[in-house]
Amino acid sequence: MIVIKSVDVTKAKRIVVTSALPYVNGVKHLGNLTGSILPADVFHRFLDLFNVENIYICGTDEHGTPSEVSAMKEGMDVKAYCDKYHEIQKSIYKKWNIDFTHFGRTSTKENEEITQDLFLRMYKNGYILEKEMTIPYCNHDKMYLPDRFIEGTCPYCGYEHAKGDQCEKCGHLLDPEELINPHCTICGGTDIVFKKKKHLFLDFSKLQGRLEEWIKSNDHWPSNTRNFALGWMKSGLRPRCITRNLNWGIHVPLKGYEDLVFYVWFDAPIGYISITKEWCKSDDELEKWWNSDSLIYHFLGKDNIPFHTIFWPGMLMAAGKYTLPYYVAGYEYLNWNGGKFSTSLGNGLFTDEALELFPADYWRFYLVSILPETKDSNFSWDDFKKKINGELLGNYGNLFYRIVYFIKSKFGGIVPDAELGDDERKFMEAFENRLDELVKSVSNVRLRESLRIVMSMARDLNQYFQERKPWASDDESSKRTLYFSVNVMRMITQLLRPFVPSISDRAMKMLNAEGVEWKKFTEFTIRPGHKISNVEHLLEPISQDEIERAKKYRSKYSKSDDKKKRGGSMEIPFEEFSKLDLRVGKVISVEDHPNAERLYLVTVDFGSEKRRLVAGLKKYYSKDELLGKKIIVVMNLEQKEIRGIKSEGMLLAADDGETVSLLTVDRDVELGSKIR
Ligand code: B3M
Ligand code: ZN
Repeated sequence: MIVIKSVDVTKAKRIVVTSALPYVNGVKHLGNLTGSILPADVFHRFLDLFNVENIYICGTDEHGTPSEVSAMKEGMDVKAYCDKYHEIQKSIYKKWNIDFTHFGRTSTKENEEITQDLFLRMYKNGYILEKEMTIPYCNHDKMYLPDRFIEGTCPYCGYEHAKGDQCEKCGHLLDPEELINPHCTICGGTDIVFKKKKHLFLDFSKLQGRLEEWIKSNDHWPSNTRNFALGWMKSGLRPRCITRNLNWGIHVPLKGYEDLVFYVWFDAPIGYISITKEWCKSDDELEKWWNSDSLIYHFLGKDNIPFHTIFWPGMLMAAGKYTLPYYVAGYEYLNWNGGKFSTSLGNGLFTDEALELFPADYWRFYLVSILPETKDSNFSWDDFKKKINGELLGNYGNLFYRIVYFIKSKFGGIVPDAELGDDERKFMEAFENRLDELVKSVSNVRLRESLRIVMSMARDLNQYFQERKPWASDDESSKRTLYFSVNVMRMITQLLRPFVPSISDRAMKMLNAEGVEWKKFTEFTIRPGHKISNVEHLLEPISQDEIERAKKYRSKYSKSDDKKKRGGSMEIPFEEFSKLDLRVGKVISVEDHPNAERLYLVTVDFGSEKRRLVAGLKKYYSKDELLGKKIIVVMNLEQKEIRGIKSEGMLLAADDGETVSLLTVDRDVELGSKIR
């Protein structure tokens, strides 16, 4: 027996569903989709099925340095870059059948207006502090380092790759200054100084009591988000800096601070409201959704929990406008074949690539069935095949086919007239109970369980069908079985729509039936005399060949030059290593780089050719020391421009953090010799 902890959603007046706004920079992987967009979509589609007035809002999160840096890498203007990736992401989600009411973005006029308005309200209400801040500055790169471009050891848990704003291991939010042994992730160097700058802070300490009480009152939240939030509150809230020294972002509407923009996490959640505004156009409509008795449901991955349970509601409290979140669903991690999903290591699949392998509905079905709702879960190819062939096809698709097939072959595709008997009445009693359970589990946002309940309905119908043997029974009996089964099949098909919308729509077409509104859901709307439109298999089983092919699929994103994994080791297949062209060359000239204090231009002779490399060796070697040295160079890397000059290779050196030592050969070999 399922007990509803939250509201019965079928009775809710109005609901806003949101999923975390994916960063605009690049295509997302399956883990990202599974932990926010997909469950939000399933939930939203259930609300539609229950005829509850609701909208589903999402969009791209576009401000902040990641966009600036990625745009730079692609040699694009940041606005043009965001336009491009906004469209790319949007078109991928469309292929996944994600039914956003509106998929917007945070770099709009609406977001600027609402963000500035909310900020000014916080300011008037006395929640904004002005403080001097020390900002990391990389002497080597000559730039202020945004939080995510400085890494070091976490002072709380000792994790060595904590970022300037958060430790991904223990989840603590950090200030860059707190990092132990910080280094710059752009150049890898440690020549970082902290410079003083005036910034604005939101004083969360003033909200401690109110927030704590509010979080405690939300005992309908799932225990992971609630406990996480409560645990966080224990260490006490401090003022947090909400501004940054960047150009790309929403400017601070306050005298003396016009050169600053808001921190990306400040304007991102406001995006939920501004994207609604962009969609509904009118202030009255916006009021209706965001300033009334609507219930706001946020769906997000676990690393976003503190932002949605503490900082975002805190911002709304400080501004004194708009409705606080009602529900925060925070998903744990999806692992990939036993390992962590990793963009940079190419472990896992990306949202566009997955669809090259299998149809969206197969993915949706399987991913919901392993949704990491209460703990991490694991994707495996063999399990994927088992669930699709055994459950989606074996339990639903095949039964669907058999029912329409018998109606076609026995009755020419016309639904027969029949009297229902005790079997059917008993079946419907049990079915109604299951429907109640389903409503409760959706209300509790337990979507894995919801899927299990719908599949158990299909299993019951299978059993009924099997027992009544319409293929071997007399006419009256098989009429009854088929009339009954086709109607229950319509119900199950409609209940599956939130999970597998295309399959469900195709099935409804084959039945030549319309969806039935929730109030009348269990009525037998497929009447005797109704004509089935056609009989085809709904879906194909997955073959072992397809699975083998999928296992070998190499993500095109796996080569990404992500430096985040510094120091970590990974396994490279042997063939990958042997692709590197490493050769011995002799340094024949060394000059200063014209635009960089720390770089040399080193000309190297390989016998048959000469190349010029840009190398950060000035601190470690004098020109004389380098001249004549035989060094090892990677010849076939993509050539990179460093401070305006192309480097035609990369020399190899050992680096222990203190000193740098060049790799060389200990015997005389010919210039140009290959290293194997
Ligand atoms: N873009 C982080 C993420 O994609 C961030 C979420 C914003 S939600 C307002 O995980
Ligand atoms: Zn640097």
